Amino acid sequence: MTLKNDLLIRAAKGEKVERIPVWLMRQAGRILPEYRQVRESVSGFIELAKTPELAAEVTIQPVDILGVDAAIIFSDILVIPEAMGLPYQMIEKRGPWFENTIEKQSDLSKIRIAKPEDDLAYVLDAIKITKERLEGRVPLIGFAGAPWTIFSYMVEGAGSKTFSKAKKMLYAEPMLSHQLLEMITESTILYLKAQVKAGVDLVQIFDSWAGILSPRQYEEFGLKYIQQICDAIDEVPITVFAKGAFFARQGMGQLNCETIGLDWNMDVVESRQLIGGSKTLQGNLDPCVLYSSHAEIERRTIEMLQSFGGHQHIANLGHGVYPDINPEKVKTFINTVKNWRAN
Ligand code: 1CP
Repeated sequence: MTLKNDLLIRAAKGEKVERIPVWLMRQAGRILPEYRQVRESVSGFIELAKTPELAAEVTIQPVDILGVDAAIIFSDILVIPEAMGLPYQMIEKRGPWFENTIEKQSDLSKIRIAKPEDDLAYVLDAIKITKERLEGRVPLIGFAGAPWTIFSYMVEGAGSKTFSKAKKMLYAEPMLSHQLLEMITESTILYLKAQVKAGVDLVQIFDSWAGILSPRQYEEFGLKYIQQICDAIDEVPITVFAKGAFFARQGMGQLNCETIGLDWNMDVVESRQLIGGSKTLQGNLDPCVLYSSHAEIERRTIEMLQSFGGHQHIANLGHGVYPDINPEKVKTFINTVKNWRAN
């Protein structure tokens, strides 16, 4: 099916576009009352994600209701640890929790390389249904966590402010760390290739915890594995979003990907210099701007658009949209981008 709106894909490839495309990280499953209604019809997040019909429905909601230029498949980065043998639960108001974690060498025997066609068939089915229902209106984004971020959850067993257990393993057991990262990387490559085969038009790699590593650690345990993923996926454009990794922007510029996501702490002009001219940049409005007035959102969005210069840019927030943001404020952000033209 050819895409009727392919702004995102053309912008990712660095082609000239009539206007800047816009979508929001975490646009599905957070802010819309229509989402909450669907969510209440099931036992929780995991059941929703594992019911392809419903996952497709909430994936498409932001396209219909907010008017974004892309859909992102409703799932989670934590499906990979589960497919490798570490199931998780989502505890209401607290987040993910793993009963089993990786602490020592012998724990590697508890896990395996994921087989996406079997273990993650529910995500692939949701992608197929979503693609059918979208009828080419906008591209569908697939995603996975970066190996370091997935490693963090597999070692820590839950969310954390510092992920010090995971970070400790990098220093104390570098060989074990590399073995685990290799298994995650291999699983992730298979998973992203399966998503592409099921129909996604672009993939994004989320390295949400990149910013807690030192530059040296990130080079050795972070970027190295992202590079392997980028080298393996050549069917669709790739976006790499490494939250907080301002210190690694030069290295990100060398990745074999099309787009680099910027968080709101990264100065746009400086990022362009460090990353180089060959990549499209995505971002980077502070998500908290959406708590301000409509007029202020418009003003700051235009400032953000101007700083990117009107080309090789995909408009987004600098991280996921917060759950308590008013959808009308989100629409102001989206419509401001859609109405803006570079001089
Ligand atoms: O865009 C979308 O909304 C699509 C679905 C999506 C995505 C892209 C979900 C659904 N999760 C994610 C990515 C994700 N999940 C990331 C990377 C992006 C980011 O940094 O925000 C991370 C780190 C997670 C892990 C995760 N899942 C957390 C964070 C925990 C922590 O360590 O602080 C939480 C709270 C979840 C649960 C989750 N994932 C998605 C939803 C809708 C929910 C809420 C679950 C519920 O309804 O109870």
